[in-house]
This record gives sequence, structure tokens and C-alpha cells, in this order.
Amino acid sequence: MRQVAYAALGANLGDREATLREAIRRLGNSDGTELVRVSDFYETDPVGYTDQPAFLNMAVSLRTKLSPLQLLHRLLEIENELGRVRTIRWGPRAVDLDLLRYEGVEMDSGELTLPHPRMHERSFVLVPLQDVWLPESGAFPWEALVTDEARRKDGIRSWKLWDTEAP
Ligand code: X6L
Ligand code: MG
Ligand code: MG
Repeated sequence: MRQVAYAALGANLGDREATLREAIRRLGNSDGTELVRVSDFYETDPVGYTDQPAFLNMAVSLRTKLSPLQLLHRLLEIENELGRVRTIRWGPRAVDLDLLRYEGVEMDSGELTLPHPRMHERSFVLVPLQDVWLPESGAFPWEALVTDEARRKDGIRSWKLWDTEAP
């Protein structure tokens, strides 16, 4: 049985697009895991710690037979493979892969909280997530938060469409 899960991706150092494409490729090639949808790319104003370069953000939906913790560990492994170095909290990073939701799972283990508790406060998560949301997950719960006004205020710019060799 494969479960649906959603992940958010971000990068603001180096060749952001190349890094995100490679992260998605590796995620789709992970054991027992297939991509379902890949969002467009968005360039976004930094949040939290604002004195850093703009991010590219995106999201994916996937089906996996990995458990939530196995999937989290795979995401962290890909971050490491692609050169993530953890320095200052909320600071610049080559790549960031966050697990947002995993079908049917609510948990808080210290290592992993599902669903992600603060995802709906962040347009850089919600806008791409809306692109990849699957009908079987029900109506998109944050529809009312994703407005042109919110996109403008939060500095979310369409950057590039996902084209070619999609999943
Ligand atoms: C007050 C205090 C308000 C903290 C917001 C929000 C902190 C988000 C951290 C916050 C606060 C975060 C990205 C980013 C980060 C990203 C963009 C974080 C972790 N990651 N900005 N800032 N995209 N645009 O992926 O999400 S740091
Ligand atoms: Mg993050
Ligand atoms: Mg992260």
C-alpha cells in the first residue's frame, strides 16, 4: 500500500533550479516512492530571517511505501547529498526538504510533527502546495489564504513552469 504524502522544497544558495530539479529526481528514484505532481517554481521573499537571498520554492505530491520517519530520513539524506550545511537557524541553505503531510498520520515525536504545524502560515508553502494537491486529499484546506493579495504581500513570484521530462 502506498500512502500519499506532500513535501515542500526550497533553496537560496548556488544554482537553485538545478539543485531543486536534482532533489526531485532523487526523491522520485527513492525506494518505493513515486512522484505524483510537481509544482511550478516560485521565487519568494525570505521569511523569518530576512537578510538573505530570495528563495526558490516548490512542492511535490508523492506516493510512497516508506513510513513517515523513513521518508523524513530520505529527505534529510538528499539534503546532505546535495550539500546542505546547517549553520545559522533560518539562514541560507543550498536545499531544504520538508515533509508537510502524510496521509492518515498525525504525530509529534520530537523528530517529526505531522501535519507540519506552521505550514499554513507561509505563502511560500501554500502556493506551490495548491499546485500539487490531489483530489483524493479532499478540498484544499487553505484555499481562502491563497489570494493574489497574499501572494503580493508575501512576495511570491511565478518563476518558471515545470516543463519537459516531468515525473
Ligand atoms: C516570525 C518569526 C515570523 C519566525 C516568521 C517563518 C521563521 C518561516 C522561519 C518566522 C519564520 C521560517 C524559507 C524562508 C526559511 C523558504 C522563504 C522558515 C524557516 N525557509 N523563506 N525562510 N522560503 N521564502 O523556504 O520557514 S527559514
Ligand atoms: Mg523549511
Ligand atoms: Mg527543513
